[in-house]
Amino acid sequence: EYFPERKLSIVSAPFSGGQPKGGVDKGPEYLLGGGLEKHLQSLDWDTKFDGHLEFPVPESDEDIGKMKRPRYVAEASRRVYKAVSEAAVSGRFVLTIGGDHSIAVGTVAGVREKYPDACLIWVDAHCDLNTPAATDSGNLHGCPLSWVTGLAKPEKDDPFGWVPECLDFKNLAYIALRDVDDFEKKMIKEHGITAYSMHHVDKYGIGKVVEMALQKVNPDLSKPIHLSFDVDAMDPFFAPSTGTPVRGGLTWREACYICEELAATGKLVAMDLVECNPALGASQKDIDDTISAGISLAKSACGDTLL
Ligand code: EXY
Ligand code: MN
Ligand code: MN
Ligand code: MN
Repeated sequence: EYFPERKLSIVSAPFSGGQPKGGVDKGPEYLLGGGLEKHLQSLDWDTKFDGHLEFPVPESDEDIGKMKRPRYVAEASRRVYKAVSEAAVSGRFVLTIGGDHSIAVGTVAGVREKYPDACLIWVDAHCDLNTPAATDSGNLHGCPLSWVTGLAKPEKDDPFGWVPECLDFKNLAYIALRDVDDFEKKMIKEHGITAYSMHHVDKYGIGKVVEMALQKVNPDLSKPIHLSFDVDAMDPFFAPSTGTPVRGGLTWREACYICEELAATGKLVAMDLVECNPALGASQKDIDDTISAGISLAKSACGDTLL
């Protein structure tokens, strides 16, 4: 067991530069305002929260190739990396709350500083595997996995030059995919990446999908597990307040089940919870639903067993 003393760090990354919509930087404030810490404490966790990270806006930040806000995103994710690696090295479970998914450059690298062989379960409608050359949108929340896997090779003076190539494709599994770019489909095939789309969730059921994903990337549960959870993995019915919603996603229970099952392995060492955008949605109810769904996921990942 990794955390006998149940110590946990909340790393708050209120960052929105990886995509164009304002408001996702307010995700942490809403999650905390919704009682996140209190909920985790009621599950017997000793929570440590040292305030929100700050992300300086560069004086000038011209596009580099297709990349939008490259210096801003690279420096923000470097700060997330420092905070996450420090929290992981201190022996705490690391819960990083975003923010858009570009911050995962930092969480993936940071978690692997302490746990180099950790597998990564990426729950998302999207793959977030585009390289800066392949991206159509230029939005870097669609690219975080390209650097950490070494698919993208930063050139000299590239702001992402700091990112360590720390994740082997054999340690990556996707769940809930349904909006995948052609380049990303090609990479999944070429590199044999473990990937379960919503088609697989429909066909096998979520229980079997989680079992198969673990069987592929962590067969004897010998490795630590890092969970990166993008709330857009859920159907917009359950999590409407998010920047890139895609119909046909996970139900609330399927989403919680993934977290519960990973927690039950005793191998979960870190979770990212990203892409809650309280500025989006048609009503206050949409915002409340999305935030409470996010909090439920964190509780599930922290061992809430319902009984
Ligand atoms: N694949 C598309 C792109 O690269 O722009 C969409 C990416 C959305 C990323 C969201 C947060 O997971
Ligand atoms: Mn994502
Ligand atoms: Mn997504
Ligand atoms: Mn596209």
